[in-house]
Amino acid sequence: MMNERYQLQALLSAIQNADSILLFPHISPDGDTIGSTLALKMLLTRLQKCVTVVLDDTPPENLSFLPDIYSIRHFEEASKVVHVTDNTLAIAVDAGGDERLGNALPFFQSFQHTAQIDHHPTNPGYAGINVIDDEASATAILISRIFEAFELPIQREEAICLYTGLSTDTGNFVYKNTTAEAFQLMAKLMEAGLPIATYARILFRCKEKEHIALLGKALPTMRYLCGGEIAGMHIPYAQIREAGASSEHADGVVDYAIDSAGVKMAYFARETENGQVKCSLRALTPYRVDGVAAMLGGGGHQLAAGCTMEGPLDAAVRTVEAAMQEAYLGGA
Ligand SMILES: [Mn+2]
Repeated sequence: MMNERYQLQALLSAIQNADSILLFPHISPDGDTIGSTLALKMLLTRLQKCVTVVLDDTPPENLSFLPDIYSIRHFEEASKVVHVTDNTLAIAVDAGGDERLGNALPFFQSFQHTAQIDHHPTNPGYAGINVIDDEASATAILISRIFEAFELPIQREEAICLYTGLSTDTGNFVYKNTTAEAFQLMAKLMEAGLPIATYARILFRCKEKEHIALLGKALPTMRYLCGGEIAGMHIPYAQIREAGASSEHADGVVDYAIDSAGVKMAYFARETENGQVKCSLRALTPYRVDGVAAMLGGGGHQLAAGCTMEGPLDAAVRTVEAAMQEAYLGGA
């Protein structure tokens, strides 16, 4: 495959011609952008390149087990100390649009040579060299193709990083984007010595105690509408504080609503410290929540979206429920 959106050969040449390379993961970083970036950093280091990772954010605490994650520099600090030459190549990783680089975007754009590696279908192709394959389950798959192109066998630490990207973007190999190629890569990662039980447990089973406490307060609020096909939970800020929880501990709570048997659409609404209400929305095909989120000033995908509303909590919950009921009746 070779077209305007998939310029792998051009990227390989650009890598060969560069002496230093800057990698840009996206803001609100996830397992794929961080795992793919770190694996690529290891690959490029093996090719004797001087590599710096630049991010306008901090890597999430739950990925702190990743090899070399502390080498990621905050962009403000990096832009001052990084040695830039005419042969510096800047590569964005897993960023579906250039706004995903946050305040690091002007820095990225200041380079003569830019590239990107991504798998989002909506990617407009914002770099000098674009390597976009929207059929890839994760950017980690595209990084593995670069290992192959340079005939570098994947090593254990690289395998851990690529596994993190691939498994998180496929929801531990259950989302619709899970492909045969994802499992082919998994076979290679296992051959490279990936300790899958250890990392699957860290990524998908272990929960922070604050998350469990928050879940315990959210679950009793579960409410079913439309004959049990819409489910939702809500939690006031006082209870979030009581659980000692912060916003990342709310991740995954909405799953208990959408995973309730028979439910097609779900929400989880939580009040923030400043009195706003953050809603996570989920749906099962053919139902969708992107329209609901957009109507309420948010955004996202068909099956997973979100929005932030003005309080008070009970009014916001009523608004979300009304919008979801309308979408439910209009959908499917
Ligand atoms: Mn991704």
